[in-house]
Amino acid sequence: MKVSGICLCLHVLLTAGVLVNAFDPITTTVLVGVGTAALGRTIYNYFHESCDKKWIAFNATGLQTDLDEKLFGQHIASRIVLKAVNGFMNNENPKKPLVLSLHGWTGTGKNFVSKLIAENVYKEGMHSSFVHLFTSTLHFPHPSQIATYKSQLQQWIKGNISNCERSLFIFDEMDKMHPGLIDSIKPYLDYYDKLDGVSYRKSIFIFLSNAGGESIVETALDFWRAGRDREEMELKDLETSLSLSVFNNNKSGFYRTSLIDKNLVDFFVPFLPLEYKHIIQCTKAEMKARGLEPDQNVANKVAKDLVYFPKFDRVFSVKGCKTIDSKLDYYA
Ligand SMILES: Nc1ncnc2c1ncn2[C@@H]1O[C@H](COP(=O)(O)OP(=O)(O)OP(=O)(O)O)[C@@H](O)[C@H]1O
Ligand SMILES: *[C@@H]1O[C@H](CO)[C@@H](O)[C@H](O)[C@H]1NC(C)=O
Ligand SMILES: *[C@@H]1O[C@H](CO)[C@@H](O)[C@H](O)[C@H]1NC(C)=O
Ligand SMILES: CC(=O)N[C@H]1CO[C@H](CO)[C@@H](O)[C@@H]1O
Ligand SMILES: [Mg+2]
Repeated sequence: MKVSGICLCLHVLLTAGVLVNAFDPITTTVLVGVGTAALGRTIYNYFHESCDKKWIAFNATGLQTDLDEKLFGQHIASRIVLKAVNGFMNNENPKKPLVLSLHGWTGTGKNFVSKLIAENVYKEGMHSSFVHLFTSTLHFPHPSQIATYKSQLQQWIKGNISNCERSLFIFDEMDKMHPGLIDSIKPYLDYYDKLDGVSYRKSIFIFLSNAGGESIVETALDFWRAGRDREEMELKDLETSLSLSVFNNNKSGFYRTSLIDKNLVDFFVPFLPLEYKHIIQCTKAEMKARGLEPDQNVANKVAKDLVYFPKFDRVFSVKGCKTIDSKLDYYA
């Protein structure tokens, strides 16, 4: 299909060139020049990622399938993320950028979900030049340079969005970020038509953090101790305590930030701690990804090798589904 499209295009161009040639050499040169430039651009855009529908096309079924089949034990997060991203991407004229804040214990799938979102919005997924991942400890390591980071971050975001409205920004390790830093991007997340001629309304911001993880674990433990089904847990069981513990925690990166004051975060997404059965699922998925036959025995060995908490009940995996990779190298 690629090749025939290009051939057809060339053919038309040449024909047009010949026809016009009969009349006026100057027009011909101009026309062919313009035509070649357009063709050049078409070919360039075909192979090189650009900010258009060919490279940025939201796949709603794709996101749903991925969340259903690849993400384990996160019924609340899965539902919120699907609804939020669906609604936002189907809205031609959003009033503000989409802002998601993902919270939870380590290894429960926060980066994983960001990756699934990126893969179903951008053809190039996380490799897209319109997806920007900031890691606090890497990009903003020194508290003393906070002023520099603030202006740098503002310039980056402005520059990146001027380049492409449909940009995705992921802020990892929010709990290690200086609280003032996140406030510096607040204007971009707000309900403005345009700021200095740039519209930020079609972009997506995702914040990742462990802040609030303990309060989520507490709720999950209460459910477990009451003998209730994990799937009975709802957002309202978690939301209030989550936003409070994040907002009032001076180590959350969100401490007293006006982002929460002003309701600029559209969704707080809780990630539940993972249980033994989810570790089994993660291990089997990893085996499949490696082209191995998923093996219950191996999965059991890997899952038994991990540490669980609280100490006596041993319900939740301390590292979630992290480190399964290396355990698998050992057992498979
Ligand atoms: N709920 C899950 N379902 C399926 N796979 C998962 C899940 N959670 C984690 N994994 C697997 O474990 C890996 C590590 O998870 P991830 O990096 O998303 O954790 P995280 O929540 O970002 O943890 P941290 O808070 O430590 O950064 C993922 O790449 C994925 O393969
Ligand atoms: C969307 O995702 C589905 C499920 O993963 C896949 O079958 C389909 O080909 C995708 N569509 C596009 C246009 O990429
Ligand atoms: C953060 O809060 C804790 C307890 O609320 C307190 O002990 C600590 O001094 C605070 N740290 C800062 C930097 O304010
Ligand atoms: C044009 C522009 O400012 N681009 C920035 C986009 O963000 C990255 C960081 O992910 C910066 O390095 C670029 O300079
Ligand atoms: Mg992470």
